[in-house]
Amino acid sequence: MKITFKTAASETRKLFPDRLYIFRSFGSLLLLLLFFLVPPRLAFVLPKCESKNCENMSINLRTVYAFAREMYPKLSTEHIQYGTAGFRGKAEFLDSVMFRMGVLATLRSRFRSGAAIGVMITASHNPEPDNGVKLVDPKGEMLEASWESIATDLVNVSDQELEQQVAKIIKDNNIDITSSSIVYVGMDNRYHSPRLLKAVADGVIALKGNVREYGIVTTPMLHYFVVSANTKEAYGKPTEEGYYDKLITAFKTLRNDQLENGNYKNNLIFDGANGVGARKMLQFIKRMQNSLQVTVINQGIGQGKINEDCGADYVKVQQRPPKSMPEVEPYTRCCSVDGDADRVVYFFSNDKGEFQLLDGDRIATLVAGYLMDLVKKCQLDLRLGLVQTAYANGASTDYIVNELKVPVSCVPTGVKHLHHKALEYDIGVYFEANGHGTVVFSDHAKSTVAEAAKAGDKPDAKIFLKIIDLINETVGDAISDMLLVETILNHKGWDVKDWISTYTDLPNQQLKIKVQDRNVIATTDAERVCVKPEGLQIEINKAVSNYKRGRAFVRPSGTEDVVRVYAEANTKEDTVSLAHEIGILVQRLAGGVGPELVHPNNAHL
Ligand code: NG1
Ligand code: ZN
Repeated sequence: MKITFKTAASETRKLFPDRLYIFRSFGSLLLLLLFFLVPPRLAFVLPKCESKNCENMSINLRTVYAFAREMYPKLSTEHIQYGTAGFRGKAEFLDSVMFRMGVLATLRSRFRSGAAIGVMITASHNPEPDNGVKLVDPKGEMLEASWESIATDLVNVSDQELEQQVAKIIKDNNIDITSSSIVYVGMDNRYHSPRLLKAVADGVIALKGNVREYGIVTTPMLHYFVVSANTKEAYGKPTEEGYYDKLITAFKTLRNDQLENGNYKNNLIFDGANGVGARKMLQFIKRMQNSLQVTVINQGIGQGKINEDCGADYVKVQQRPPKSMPEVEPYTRCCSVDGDADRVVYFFSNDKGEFQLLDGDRIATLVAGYLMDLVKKCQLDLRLGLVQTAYANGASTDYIVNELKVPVSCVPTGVKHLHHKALEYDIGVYFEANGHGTVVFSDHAKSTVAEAAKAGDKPDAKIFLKIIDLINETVGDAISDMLLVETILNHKGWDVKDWISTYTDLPNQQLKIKVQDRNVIATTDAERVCVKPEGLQIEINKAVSNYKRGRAFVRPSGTEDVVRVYAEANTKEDTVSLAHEIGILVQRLAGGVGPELVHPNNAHL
C-alpha cells in the first residue's frame, strides 16, 4: 500500500513558517523507521487480502503506542467526551487527542470500505486559546453516534493502554486492517491548528493510512470535499477551486443580470469573525466579478483575535454589532459568520440606530417560504418540513405553523440531530437559531425537480435546480447560506425591512452559568424539560408561569463548561428578569460556582 503524506497547503506554510513543523516531520520519519524495526507485539498480518484495494501488509500496533509516547503523550487525565461538535478544549492539551483521532479516522475509513473520512480541526465559535476536532462521515454527516463513544474511550485511555484499545476497536468492529483508507484533514486559522493537524496526520501514518491535507478551510468546505470524493465527483470536484466554482456558477446564473431588484440593493457588509470565513470570502469576491458587492470586516489580519467581540455567536448572543463596524446607512444589510464559517446571522441598524437581528430562525423561515413557493409554482408533489431546536424563537414557530403552514419539528441541540430529522422530508430545511443550518433534498426531490426543468415549460423549475446547486447540503455552510439568502432577497425584491416585517421576534436572552459539574443537569423532550436535578423543572415552571408568553429551559453545553439558560417573554424587561430567575435557580439547585448572579438592574448597586 502506498503511503501518501502531502504537505499542508502552501497558504498554511506562508502563514506558519515554523521550525517545529519541520522538526516534527523529521520526528515522524524516525518513528516510521521504528515502525519497521520494533518487534511486533500486536501485529495484524493478513497473508492474503481479499479486497482489490489493498496489498499484503502488516500493521504493527506498537507503532501507535511509540508515536503516542514519543510525540503525543497524554498530558491530562481529565475525562473528556465527544460532544455536540467533537472534542473541544484548551489547545495545549489536544495533541494526544488529535493523534488518536487520526488513528480513529483511518479505522473508520477502513470500516467504511475505504470511503474518505474527514477530520476538521477547529473550535468554531470558541475563543482563540481553544481548539477542537470533529470527524466527518462518508456522506458528509457528523460521526455516527455509536462511534462517538468509541472515540471517547480512545482518547481517555492512557498511552500504555492505547495499543490494546486500538486492537479492541479493530476486533469489535471486524475491521480489515489491511484494506485501503483515506482521511481528509482541514483546519481553521488558529495559530495552533497546524501543529494539531500534524498530529492527526501522524495518527493516520501510524496505521499506514493515506492522508490528504487541505490546509486552512472552512468546516463546510471539508464536508463538501468528503462528499465530492465519495460520490466520485457527482457532488462536485473535491478541491477548493471546485467548491468555489460550484457555488459561484449557481449564484451567478440565479442572479443573471439582475443585480438589484425592488428594495434589494447589491451590497453587503460581511463580518468574518477574524476566522477562516473572512479569508475564503475574499477568495469568493475575487471570483464573483461584482455579482455581489461585499465589504469584509474582521478579516483576521493584524491584532484581531478569532471570535473576539465579533462573529455570529457574539452578534447573536450579545445582540449587538461586531467590533470594527464601519459607519453605514440605516438598514444596510450586514452578516456575521463564526470562526469556522458554518453559521451565519444577519443584522442591521434601523433609523433610530437600534440593532436588529435576523438569526437562523429568520433564515429558515425565509428559505422555507421561498422553497414552498417554488414547489407550488412548479406544481410538484414534494413534502417540505422545517426542523428547529428549543432555542428557536416562539414567534418563528408560530409563523411557520400559522402563516407558512409548513410542518415543524423540534429536536435536541446539535446539527446532527437536525440533519437526521430533516432527512425524513423530501425537502428538509433545518436551522439552529444561531444560524447553523442548511436544506437537504431527497433523491426523489432532486429527480422530480430535474425532470420538471427538462420538460421546459416551467422556468421556475430551472431556478429550483440551480437553487439546489447553490446549497451545500452536507452541513450548515455560512457562505452558501449567505448566497442563498442574497438570492432569495434579490428574487423577492426585499430589503431587511421587508424581511424582518414577516413576524416580530419575542425578546429573548441566553445566560451561561458556571456549575461544579454541568452533567448534573439531564433533560428530555428535545431539551425543553429538565429531569435532573430533581425539583429544578418544578421551580422553572413556577417562574415561567408569572410571565406573559414566558418560556425558559436549561441544558448543559456540549462545547463549553457551562449550563446554558434560555428565556423569552413578551417584553425585554420580563425576559431579563425571567432569565435572571432561572439562572439563580440553576446556581442554587445544580451546584453553581462563583458569586450569585446579579440582576442587570441592580448591577450598579
Ligand atoms: P452547545 O455548547 O452544546 O450549546 C453550541 C451551540 C449549538 C451548536 C454547537 C456546535 C447554541 C445554544 N449552542 O452547542 O447550537 O452549534 O455549539 O458548534 O448556540
Ligand atoms: Zn462553527
